[in-house]
Amino acid sequence: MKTLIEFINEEQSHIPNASGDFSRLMNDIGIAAKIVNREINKAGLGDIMGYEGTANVQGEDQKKLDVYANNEFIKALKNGGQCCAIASEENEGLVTFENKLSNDGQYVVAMDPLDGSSNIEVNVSIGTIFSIFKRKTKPGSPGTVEDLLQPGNQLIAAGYVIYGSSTMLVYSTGNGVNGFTLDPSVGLFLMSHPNMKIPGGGKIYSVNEANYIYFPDGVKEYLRYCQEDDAKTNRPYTTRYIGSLVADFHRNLIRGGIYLYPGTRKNPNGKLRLLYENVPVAFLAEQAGGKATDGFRRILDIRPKALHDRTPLFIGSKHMVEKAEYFMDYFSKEFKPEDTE
Ligand code: AHM
Ligand code: MG
Repeated sequence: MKTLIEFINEEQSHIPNASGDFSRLMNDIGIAAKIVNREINKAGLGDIMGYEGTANVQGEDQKKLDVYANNEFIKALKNGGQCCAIASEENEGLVTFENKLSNDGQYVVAMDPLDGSSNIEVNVSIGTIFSIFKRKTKPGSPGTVEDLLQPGNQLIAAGYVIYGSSTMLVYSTGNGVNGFTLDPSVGLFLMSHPNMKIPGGGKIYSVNEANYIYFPDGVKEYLRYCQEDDAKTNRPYTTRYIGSLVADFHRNLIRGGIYLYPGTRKNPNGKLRLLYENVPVAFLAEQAGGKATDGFRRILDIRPKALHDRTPLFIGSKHMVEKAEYFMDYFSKEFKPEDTE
């Protein structure tokens, strides 16, 4: 079986004059994932569950594992020296490094080190999500916020790690999506899901329906559509909602389905962050033949104005996302952002 490292090197060999920096960066992410995985696997045993007693910039209480995963990924990226700046869900500002090696790095990374952390205590799947861009500024000094504020259509690579019944790393450099499963007995990620494709349609819809009364009419009407009885189109569909974006997305990627985190009148931009939650999964969805929008606009074309910007997310099987967009356009035009073409 092909290992992650072999696959990364193989991809690099197809790029003329590649310096190997990107391969080293991806390797570092794989190593940090293994370290975090080790800690998650024994979460019930040590003193790693529960709250750290601090809040992140979004006012969310930080769990000990949030902080641990954040530190491990930052450490790995710092030691590697290919990354000159990191935007993380757990850090208000940009993380930069005081060393020449990192300041010469070509890449910037945006990440959610531990997504779905409310699920840690109950042994439900959680994840790590990452976006990798080339820096805009010249190497030789720390990366800047400008280096990170790029739309997803400029991504070099993106992916996630799912810590579930098995641990997988799924990523894309723009040549399709490949999944690697961690074999804990040898400590290696092995290619298990080559060239992943999301089915064009599906039966699963994933949404936190407790927010129903706050949803735009377009989403309410779409959910009504999902629940209608129509044997010809396989409806009613079925609901699956884990509350970990990575896990909900991963299931829908394999089975087909749609995940929605809409905006509401109170929070028109929803909950999920553009740079390190929506953009990476949108990139993977498109690379697998699916679709990702904010209800109106392609996620990958939205330029972030700040590191922690949020947008609504409608993502998954192409036909299902298009249907949801149709309902948004018909019933919820007032949610359409002004800069939509
Ligand atoms: P987190 O990064 O603080 O864990 O929050 C993001 C998570 C997503 O993984 C998940 O899909 C969503 O928040 C669930 O939110 P809600 O509990 O509102 O349904
Ligand atoms: Mg998150």
